Amino acid sequence: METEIKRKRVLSGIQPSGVFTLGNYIGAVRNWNELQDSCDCLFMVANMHTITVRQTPAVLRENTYRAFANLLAAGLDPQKSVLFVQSQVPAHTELCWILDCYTMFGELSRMTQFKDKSAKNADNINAGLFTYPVLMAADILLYGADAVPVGVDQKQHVELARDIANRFNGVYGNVFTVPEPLIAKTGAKIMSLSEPQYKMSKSDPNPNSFIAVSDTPDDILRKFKRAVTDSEATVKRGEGRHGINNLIEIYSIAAGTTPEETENRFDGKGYGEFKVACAEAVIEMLRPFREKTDDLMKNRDYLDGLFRQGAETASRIAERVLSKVCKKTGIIR
Ligand code: AQP
Repeated sequence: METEIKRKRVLSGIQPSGVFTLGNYIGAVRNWNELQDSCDCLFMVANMHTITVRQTPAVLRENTYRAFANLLAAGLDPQKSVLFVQSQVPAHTELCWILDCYTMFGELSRMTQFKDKSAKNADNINAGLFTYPVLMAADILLYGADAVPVGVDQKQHVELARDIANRFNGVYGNVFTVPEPLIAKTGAKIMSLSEPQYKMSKSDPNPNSFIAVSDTPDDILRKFKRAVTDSEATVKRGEGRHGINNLIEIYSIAAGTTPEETENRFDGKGYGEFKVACAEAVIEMLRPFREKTDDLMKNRDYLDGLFRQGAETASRIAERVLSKVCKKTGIIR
């Protein structure tokens, strides 16, 4: 007897809020590539999320193209996965409004990213920053995603999407698939190079805090040399040793070793030598990715064609869930 095994549906996204960092590459897009053959994948450039923080329009447009090119350069294949730009599928914002009405103020107030981002943007604590996780829930639930690959920082948002889905299903029956976060075993939280107790972020105003995937080899070397460590001067992981723990993790991923092998390889060696080795490993890991992105950015027509193709397929899939939700809630379309 033939048994049909349903492939898992996976959705994830990334904001074009700047040039991707090493954290975004290691913690997100690199892992997405591996999922393409075993799952039905959708990956989007989440540009609607990005305007929760003020953007320069021309820069946002450019970063949206660049983010899409980055996804392709990381190996995501439009023949295998649906790749699209969030703003080109209006169903996301339509569902978001409906889900806003099924999300509690108290739940959103507990989101740590809201607290962090509102502290960083004290002059612009807008409603979008507050309801960001509801748009993220809409992104996920619209496609019936079973799994959402994210870094540790986004786990709380996926949990909220689960709560919203369960609440809605409790009232209307099984409309939404309840998603699971999928957290990678390594690299799920790459830390800032200048303040290693905080995560590396592409919108950090200090460019020395992150490696951008577009950085030149010289920039990468300089930033690693300046990376904050501690006064112990041993390449060994330890409680509270945020800086060196982070560098060991980055080196191990870039050089393809385990953290133990990294510690053994640099036993008795100083930070100076280790930092140069980190830079060299990262330069080599990012080189093909950077070159491919640069090539793709020269071909906007090609990218525009893929934008259209992705938006059409994503809209078709999204329509099924959105029409069901509208029917259940009595919204005439
Ligand atoms: N430092 C990180 N380490 C591991 N994974 C990370 N991610 C982000 N930073 C790290 C993962 O990258 C994916 C896309 O993230 P995002 O663009 O949606 O937003 P974010 O998490 O807010 O990323 P940034 O770089 O910190 O952006 P800004 O500065 O705009 O806030 C997610 O899967 C995320 O977990």
